[in-house]
Amino acid sequence: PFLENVVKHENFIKGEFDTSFIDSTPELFLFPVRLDRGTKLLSYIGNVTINGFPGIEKKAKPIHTAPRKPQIILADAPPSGTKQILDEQGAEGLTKWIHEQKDVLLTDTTFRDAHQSLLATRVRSHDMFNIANETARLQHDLFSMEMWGGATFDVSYRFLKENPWVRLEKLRKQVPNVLFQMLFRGANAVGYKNYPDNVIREFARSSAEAGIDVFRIFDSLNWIKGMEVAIDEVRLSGKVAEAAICYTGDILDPSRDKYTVDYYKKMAKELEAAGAHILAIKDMAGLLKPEAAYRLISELKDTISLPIHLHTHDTSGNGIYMYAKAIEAGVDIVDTALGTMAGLTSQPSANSLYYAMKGTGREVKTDIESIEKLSHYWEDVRKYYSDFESGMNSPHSEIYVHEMPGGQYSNLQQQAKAVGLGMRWEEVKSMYSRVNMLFGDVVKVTPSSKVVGDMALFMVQNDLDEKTVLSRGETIDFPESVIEFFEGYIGQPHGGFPKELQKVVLKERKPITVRPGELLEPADFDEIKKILFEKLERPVSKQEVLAYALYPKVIEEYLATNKQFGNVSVLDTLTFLYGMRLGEEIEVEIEKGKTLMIKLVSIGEPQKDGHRTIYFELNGQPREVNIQDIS
Ligand code: 3PY
Ligand code: ZN
Repeated sequence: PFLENVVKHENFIKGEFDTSFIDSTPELFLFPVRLDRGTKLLSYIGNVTINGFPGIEKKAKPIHTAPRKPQIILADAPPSGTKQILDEQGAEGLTKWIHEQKDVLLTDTTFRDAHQSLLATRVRSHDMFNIANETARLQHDLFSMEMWGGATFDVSYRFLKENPWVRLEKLRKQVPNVLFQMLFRGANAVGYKNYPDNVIREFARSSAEAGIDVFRIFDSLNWIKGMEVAIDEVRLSGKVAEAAICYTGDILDPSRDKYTVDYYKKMAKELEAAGAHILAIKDMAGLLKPEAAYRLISELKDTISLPIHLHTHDTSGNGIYMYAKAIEAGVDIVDTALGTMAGLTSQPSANSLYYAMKGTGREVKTDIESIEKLSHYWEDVRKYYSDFESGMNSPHSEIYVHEMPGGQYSNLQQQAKAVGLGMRWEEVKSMYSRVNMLFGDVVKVTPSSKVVGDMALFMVQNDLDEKTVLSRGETIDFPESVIEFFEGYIGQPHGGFPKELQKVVLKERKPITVRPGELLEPADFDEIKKILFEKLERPVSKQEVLAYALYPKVIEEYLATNKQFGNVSVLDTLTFLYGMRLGEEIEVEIEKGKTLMIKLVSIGEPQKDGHRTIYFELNGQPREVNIQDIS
């Protein structure tokens, strides 16, 4: 097909045998695929109809009406916003602008942390694209939209079978006016382990090129060395380096003296010196209490001159009260989610905070009617994902005991179910806090929180306690993530590792004390490109190479699914999760202006080999697909 494309190319026909056009014409590599897109989608739909979706109990497809969308005129371009300030005045201009604001600025987390924390990160691009044009207009006064990074990157590929780069680039087109923010796990990028420096740099650069403006960079052990490469690269890309302090413990409790106000002040000064444009306080579990927030923000304001951006989770129910105290102390920006995607393990509600602050002299910069309208949309969309809800339906003050990050709660619960510990969830939570103390009271946020979570699951599953771990440790095969942690491959914890436990876990292995990036071989991007080219038989993008460098197995699986089923991100969410009902007819826009009409006509009985034939109509024509019934 390649040669056929070449000989049909106009330069070839014109007799110009300079073949440089081959390099500059990627379409030449677009060969007709053997199975058409329609049949591939039918195979996906047939498959999920028969076999169900991983992580969801198989049941009839629920019936929902279309989500309520704000009725607004989209013809005019959205009003200019913070994106234009950054583009025109650079990061320094932006921070000056923040300092001049009297109102409290908001970052909306609905597209990232809110669903990572409430719905196991499962919200699909389809439901974001469907409301992005309205969001650009109704929330044009946001400081930023947090809409990428954290767990969304690998969950997109792994479970949603969609490309997160496409999410970013498409949203960027729809929302040209508001800063896009991502969560960047320092030397762990968007993964669970340290990567070579060239991966971190290339990933930051590519994210900036694809549309990210503000990078919230943190290290899961508050180890500044683990953040330096990312901060440097973000600055080189001309974007905003928002360096984060992860908040843990309780500065009001004299018995928790490992993480004190002085500890946080020292770290803030170091981050300012390391080149941060903004300081974030990342209260990932929602442990920062109202009076502690007042004290911390006040003292930080006296210590550094950067704008301060506060992030929390509302698990305890104290989120709005805490924000009000932080606002009183002069915080510049806070993270909220739209009302119907807020609260509990998610961020506090923007809508509620608006009313809490009205008339106090420091108003919240938002238009309440607009965000109420957007909240209706998300109230309806959230129902599609009800199977991924954590089941938490009231504030949990026990967060102050187990200290589990909001973004981890629903994910760890899914993990516990997957290994058969769903019924022992209470024990897992309690073990989580015991493991924290066993590890020496560490900062718990991805990936250190995953290490603590893995160890808690492991101990519950194997009926281990602290004593047996230490006394019988020599004979125990600890989870891989725990070994890597004690080896120093996700960094150095404040105060060092507990020595006795480290010895038991590592056995013959020797721990490192330097930055893992100094020891890891740089990733060979050319080699990855070759591997992918052989698999895909088409040109490979830098984004694909990077995704592979971060998650080779996940990407291989994603590419295989993509080959088998095509681009499933075009399906509406209920069809994606549940397939179709008998007799149901749906419309699927596979590209702009190209729509497929799909009807599920009947489902054949299973044959001896377990296959079933599924009968569809595709644009009025009968089509059959054969599906292996593994349900
Ligand atoms: C992440 O790293 O994904 C987090 O949300 C940490 O809080
Ligand atoms: Zn968070």
